Amino acid sequence: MSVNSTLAHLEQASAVIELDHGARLWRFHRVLGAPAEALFHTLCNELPWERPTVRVFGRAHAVPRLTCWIADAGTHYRYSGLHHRGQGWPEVLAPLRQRLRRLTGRDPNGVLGNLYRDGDDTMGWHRDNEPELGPAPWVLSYNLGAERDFALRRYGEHRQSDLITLGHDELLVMSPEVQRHYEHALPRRRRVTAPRLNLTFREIVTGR
Ligand SMILES: O=C(O)CCC(=O)C(=O)O
Ligand SMILES: [Mn+2]
Repeated sequence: MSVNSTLAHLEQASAVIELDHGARLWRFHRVLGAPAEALFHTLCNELPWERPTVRVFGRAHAVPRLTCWIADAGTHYRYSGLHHRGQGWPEVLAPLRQRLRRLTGRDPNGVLGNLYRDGDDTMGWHRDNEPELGPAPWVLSYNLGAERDFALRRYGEHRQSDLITLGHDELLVMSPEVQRHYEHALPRRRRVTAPRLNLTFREIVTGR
């Protein structure tokens, strides 16, 4: 997949955010339109959500949200010390995948689902730079349900540098430089009482 073809597709974005070091994010509003509402409820009810336990500094913690991993059969992916094997895609995700391919020109073969039950569910600072994603990972992050703040900071610094409020039926595309030079997080927001579902589509390149 050529970077130029991706960049040409991304010119259709509703907005582009330029950060330091060539890191860029593109926002697409109203990705699916009316069908997004039904998709939100179907995915909440039908995806195989779980609440895995991870080890942080030697101590076991249940992650503060629900997650699921979906990918092409035969793929392998490791994050937070957990090993995930792809088992194929449920039919319900086919129209969204097709739409994201058309909008971005990318062809992701795996997706990490996150279900934030309310504003107490969070994700800590991290980068999406697992070795399976290769040296230049593109991440397509699609959102349904409640609006939530998505925070960024330069890698190696403590202070948050940017905040983007992501809404229902919105896609955020992150260039590889975002993973190289920035970390991102989904901070706690006590005032948010409704659930939000996020799907981060990725390209596993090992064994492709
Ligand atoms: O929920 C979000 O917007 C972020 C999710 C995320 O960063 C991830 O799945 O790696
Ligand atoms: Mn991430």
